[in-house]
Amino acid sequence: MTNPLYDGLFGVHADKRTPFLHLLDGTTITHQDFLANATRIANLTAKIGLKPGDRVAVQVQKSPDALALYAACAQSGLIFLPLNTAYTVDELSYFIKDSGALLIVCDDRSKKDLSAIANRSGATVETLNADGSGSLAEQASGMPSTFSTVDRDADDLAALLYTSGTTGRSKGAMLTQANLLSNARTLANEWRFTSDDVLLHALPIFHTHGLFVASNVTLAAGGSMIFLPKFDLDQIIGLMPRATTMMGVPTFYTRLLDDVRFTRDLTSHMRLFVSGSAPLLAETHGQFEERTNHRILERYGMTETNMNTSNPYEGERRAGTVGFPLPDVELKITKSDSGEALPEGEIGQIEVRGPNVFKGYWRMPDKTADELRQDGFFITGDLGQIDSDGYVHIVGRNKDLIISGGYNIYPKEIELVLDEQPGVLESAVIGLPHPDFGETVLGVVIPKVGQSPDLDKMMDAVSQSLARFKHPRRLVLLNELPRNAMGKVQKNVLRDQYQNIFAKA
Ligand code: MLC
Ligand code: AMP
Repeated sequence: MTNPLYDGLFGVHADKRTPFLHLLDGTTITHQDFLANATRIANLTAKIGLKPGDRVAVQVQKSPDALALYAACAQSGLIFLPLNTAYTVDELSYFIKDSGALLIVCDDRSKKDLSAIANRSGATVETLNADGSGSLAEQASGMPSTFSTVDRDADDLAALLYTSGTTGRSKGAMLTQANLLSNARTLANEWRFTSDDVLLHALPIFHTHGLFVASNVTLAAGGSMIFLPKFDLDQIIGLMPRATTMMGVPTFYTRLLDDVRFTRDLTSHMRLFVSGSAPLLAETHGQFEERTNHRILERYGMTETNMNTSNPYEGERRAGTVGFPLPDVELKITKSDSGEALPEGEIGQIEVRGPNVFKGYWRMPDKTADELRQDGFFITGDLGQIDSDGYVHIVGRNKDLIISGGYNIYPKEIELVLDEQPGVLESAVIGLPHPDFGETVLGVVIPKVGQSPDLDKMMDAVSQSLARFKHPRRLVLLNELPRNAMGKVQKNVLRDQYQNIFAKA
């Protein structure tokens, strides 16, 4: 009788009085206290009437309690569904309905909006604020700190993470206990994490990187984290002397490099810097080494697969590459049309198979069949090649996707909103180079003949429906979209035309 994820990552530390979370106010939470809190929350979810396999949708600010709620879900066999704090009510409404979540946890400010959604679906709403207040925390505080951990199979679902799609409709990626546990253990091992490590954690915990990579790896090793609410340059620089490792998206590293306080002295004691979620420019890799004498370790992953590849801890961390497939992960480069494997050095779509690969998309068997082959290989939508030394290079994407500051933005989602606006014939949304976010969003709008759509009103409409990070940084009007002989919009032509629009002044 076991619960692999809970036993492997959390329960194993139940009696440890060593630090787990170091907070900004100078306080520390031990592993033992963290788990006692999680256990009280687990008791509360049982009292609310939740059963193993039920979904818990969570849109809260990053806090120790928010992480404890994740641990509580693992202990209770509930499926944790974390949601970006930037999502609008329109977006949330879809996720809650699609997942059939029976408990929604949000902060006090969103309670009214989410209660209206919950009423329609029969879900319960509890609140959890960044400062630890709220109805969930209040009720949990009166609960016992012992709980009989719910039995789960390795193949049972532990989390549901929504990722947008090229059709504009988001899909819930079903991640099992084994997906999360195997990847955490592999990464902790590959990156030599131990209980002495102190990870500087400034990522959000509603995505794979901050939750399943940073937090799970720390848990797998029994180490601790300096747990920051968000990326704040002054805080990072001030706290770096107390850390041994850091994980971040490339924007973290370019922002650090832009600051003169970020020096070789400041980082000389650090053991490891890891980057992922978006391409790290070879130029940034080089500047980082020049400044600090550290070579950033770049790895490659996705919501559907956790981590697939990593540069080596020992051995050459090669700039512009994402390293080698992780142990037990198979990676091949295939032809997009036939799925046939391509010889070394050729560019094709990246497919991966292994214990890290998800179980499919929630209640979308057709979408699952399109992307997850019968033989277990997942078609990532990324384009890559493997060099003669075995390093994987990501050279592009086979999917229309923009990655801004590590957040994924699917143009289709924005185009659907723009196309509905008065006076608009059609639109095309593209990603362009941006000095801070790597890429950012430009919306190209084609008016109906004789009409001149109001761009400000269009931006208001976008704000109403979509999270801030998805908003086009600019809208431009054009008479017509460039098309090829088949009538397909040539986004590459638009990207060439506007490529310097967001370049550094
Ligand atoms: C914030 N804004 C963004 C943005 N983040 N806009 C576009 N892209 C982003 N990533 C908005 C803000 O709302 C704000 O709006 C304005 O841009 C300026 O904000 P800022 O203060 O400069 O941003 P900041 O709060 O500092 O956030 C930037 C960031 C953050 C890079 C630190 O976005 C971040 O933590 N990103 C990490 C994302 C992540 O964890 N991805 C992992 C996905 S998992 P306004 O209204 O003020 O103009 C995955 C798998 C894998 O991909 O392999 O890991
Ligand atoms: P997400 O769906 O948010 O998990 O984003 C996954 C996508 O991020 C991948 O399919 C890649 O396109 C991209 N990605 C993640 N890590 C890297 C990396 N190191 N280099 C380039 N792209 C990356």
